[in-house]
Amino acid sequence: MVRVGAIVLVTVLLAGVVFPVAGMSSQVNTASGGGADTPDVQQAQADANATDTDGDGLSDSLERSVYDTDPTDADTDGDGYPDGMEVRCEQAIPNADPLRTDIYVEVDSTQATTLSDPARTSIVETFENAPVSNPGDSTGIDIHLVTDDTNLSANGTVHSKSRPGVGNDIYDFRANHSEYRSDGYYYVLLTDDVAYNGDDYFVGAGRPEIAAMERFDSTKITASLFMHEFGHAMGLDAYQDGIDEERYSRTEYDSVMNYNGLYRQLSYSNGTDSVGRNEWQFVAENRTQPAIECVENGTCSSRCTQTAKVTVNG
Ligand SMILES: [Ca+2]
Ligand SMILES: [Ca+2]
Ligand SMILES: [Ca+2]
Ligand SMILES: [Ca+2]
Repeated sequence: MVRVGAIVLVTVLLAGVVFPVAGMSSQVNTASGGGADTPDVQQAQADANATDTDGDGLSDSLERSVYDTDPTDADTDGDGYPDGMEVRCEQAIPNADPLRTDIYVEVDSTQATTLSDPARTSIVETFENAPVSNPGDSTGIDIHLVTDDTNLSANGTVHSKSRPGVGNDIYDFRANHSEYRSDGYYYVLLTDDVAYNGDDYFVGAGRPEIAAMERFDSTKITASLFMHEFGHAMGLDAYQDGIDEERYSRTEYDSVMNYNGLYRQLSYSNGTDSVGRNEWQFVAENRTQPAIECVENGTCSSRCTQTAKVTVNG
């Protein structure tokens, strides 16, 4: 969450600084006939090839020879999506890579516009440059920001806590407008006015798996605020040392979760500062994540999103 002090900071920054604008199942045919032992040997080989040891929807042989995934680990890259789902569920999780951490976010807006392309690019590049390792040689995280609704109707201020009435809080918006939650997507709402714990001075709020934020014209401020609130949505909580506080300098705690870093930077900490918490590693390996319900036997179930969606920079 971001408090009133942050609003003052925005004003100062805007006044003093020029920001950049704004299926293949592996069915192996077994030959019959031949010498006395040959069929058994071939059958054994065929069974081995068709075996899906880890139950992720891909046979061991496909994992070894086609996808370079681990036949004994259902989720080779540890991002919550089983290997078979990453390979086969293009509609639910487009451009997923079974060998890289993928994070999917549905972005709705009560405004006519959503995240600007420059803000989106800043966020995507920040995750791409994250100092975390994937299976194989690659580093970084692929965040997929999926724009869904715009011009949603808000009933005034959007609160971070559940409230009576419809359109009053972020949970209303997710309940009524989230298209992809069962596919394991986070939900972020852009709106005109956000309140945290009833306090209207806040400009953004993040709760587990969900966030709301006001939108600013500045690309840098918008992207930075997104990173901050989305950090909360992933489990970087305010009770942890330095988060939503101003008592550490940016050198001591080099993170957008530090109020002294908010609006000025994008990145989470890598554990080399005084606070010493590797937030990028937490994001890659231990973040709070929406349940992935649209999976069955390692691959897409009928609950998977079947409608085409627009994905940008993902
Ligand atoms: Ca498998
Ligand atoms: Ca596997
Ligand atoms: Ca995976
Ligand atoms: Ca992946």
